[in-house]
Amino acid sequence: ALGQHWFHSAVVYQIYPRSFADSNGDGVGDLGGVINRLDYLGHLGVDVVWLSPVYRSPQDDNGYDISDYQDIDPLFGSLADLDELIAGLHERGMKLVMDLVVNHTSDEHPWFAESRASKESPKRDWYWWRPPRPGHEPGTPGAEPNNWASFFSGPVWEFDEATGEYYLHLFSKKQPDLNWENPEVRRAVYAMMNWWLDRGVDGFRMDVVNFLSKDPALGDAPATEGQPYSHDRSGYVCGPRIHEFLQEMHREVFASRAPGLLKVGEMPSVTLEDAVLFTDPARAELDMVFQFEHVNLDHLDGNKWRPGALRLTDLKASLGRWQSGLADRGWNSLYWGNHDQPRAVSRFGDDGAYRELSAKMLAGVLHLHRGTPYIYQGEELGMTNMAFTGIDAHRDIEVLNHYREATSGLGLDPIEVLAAIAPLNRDNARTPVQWDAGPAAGFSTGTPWIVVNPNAVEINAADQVDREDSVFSFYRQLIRLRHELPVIADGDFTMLLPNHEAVYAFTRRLGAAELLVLGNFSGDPQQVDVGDPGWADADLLLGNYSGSPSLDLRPWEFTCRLRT
Ligand code: TEU
Repeated sequence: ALGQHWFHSAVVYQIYPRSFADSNGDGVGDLGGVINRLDYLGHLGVDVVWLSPVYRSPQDDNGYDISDYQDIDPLFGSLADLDELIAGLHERGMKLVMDLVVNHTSDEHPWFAESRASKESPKRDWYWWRPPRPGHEPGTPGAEPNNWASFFSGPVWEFDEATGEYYLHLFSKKQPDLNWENPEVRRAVYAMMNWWLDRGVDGFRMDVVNFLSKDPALGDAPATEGQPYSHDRSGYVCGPRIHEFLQEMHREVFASRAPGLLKVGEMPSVTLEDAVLFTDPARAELDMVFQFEHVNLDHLDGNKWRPGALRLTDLKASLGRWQSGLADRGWNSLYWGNHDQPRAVSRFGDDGAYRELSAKMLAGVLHLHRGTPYIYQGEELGMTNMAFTGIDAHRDIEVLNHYREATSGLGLDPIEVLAAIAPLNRDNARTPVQWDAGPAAGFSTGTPWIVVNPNAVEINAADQVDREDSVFSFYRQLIRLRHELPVIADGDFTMLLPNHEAVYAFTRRLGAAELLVLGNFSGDPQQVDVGDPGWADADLLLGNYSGSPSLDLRPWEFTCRLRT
């Protein structure tokens, strides 16, 4: 089973282009900015770049609302720039994975314009149109065809006066959901995917791809206590035809192509049981999925606006269950953060006194799991959450809608709402990448579209790229180790000390090679007994302190030992 799949030894780097690097001074990151930083990515050593959406878009959800799938938004550049980016990555041995957002389009996509034009439009059925609930005044609360809540506050239905019907939008009202029941929709999407692959892209990160299949009944969901609309997701998570659709996509897009393409599905609420089916190579659906269990552990009642404490024992139980559940069939993706999550070091580590140590510890623990690790831009620098000064500093539609609903709608105290959104809002991860200590952190010569974190004066790439003990250098070493050691790419995984409140411990094994990985998730020293004192003599492969005399751990210490 050695080296069966190229992505077992690969590391993926996510670029959120709007916040990565601005080459034309308009304050928004762009493709030119990415092209200028290709050597940075090459130096880091990643194998794949996943680019968040750069397609034509009204930018209601920062590009996750697409109005033309086959063009680049002028904000980001042109198709010629994208071709240059593909060539530049390929020259350096890296692949480019594009974001594929086909659960919904923008309401400004020509498909939707045609669909909304009349009930008789040939594209009417490309989206989900439904009449108002009988007995209710159309367009008033309660007249929605069902009771589902949108991810971005309010109902999933928007009333269209012209035709007297509602359309479904799981996200913003500018993101109408495509009707995948319609074979023309599926054909159009596959044609578009083929066009991109022919152009040279190396795969797709598929946005909320487990929402594509809905039960056409679109019935009411069980109510959510204390909420006007239901947050139950059973009407669209892994719906009845999802596996069929993904297998069809494989046949129509991937089956006849050379190996080496990446298919990763973003799947909120996916269960382990479903993930095994999605990622079993024999079923030819996806290579891996992004599951959400470990990033929802600190939500009270599943509500990200009610942040709670995270227990390390819960984190280990969750990730450990996924490690064993996908041990024989399927494959894990490994991530602490992305553009929808807060900064890893602020959430799971200590972004104050122990920022560098804990950022490295988190990287080491994650990257040595079995699975493909993803690095979100700036994570390799130990970038932190942003202390936003008020709602005016925010840009994300999710947090802005929530704030409006919670304050003007429900009459909650704005101070309390601001405190509650601070830890988990998505803007935390969307402040510009901190390239240097200069103006706008070297991100732009203009005024950035979102505030730059003032800690850029200390935390920036210029300080870290050549510094041997930097967070950046630590990531470089982890990436190199994955490339070099088959036990990291393909070894099995055994969790140790599941009940320890502060220490994350596991072994990996492949043939005679065995790794012991220890991470201290606390600022206190920890005594560690893994039941095998022989480990104390094994070679230290990597650590975040200089030297490591014993198996015991100093604050936020990480060690990885190898024996063969
Ligand atoms: O996210 C899907 C998703 O369900 C979330 O994680 C969501 O963004 C939200 O944070 C839940 O609280 C994907 C994209 O990654 C996200 O940026 C888009 O906004 C969303 O789909 C719609 O395309």
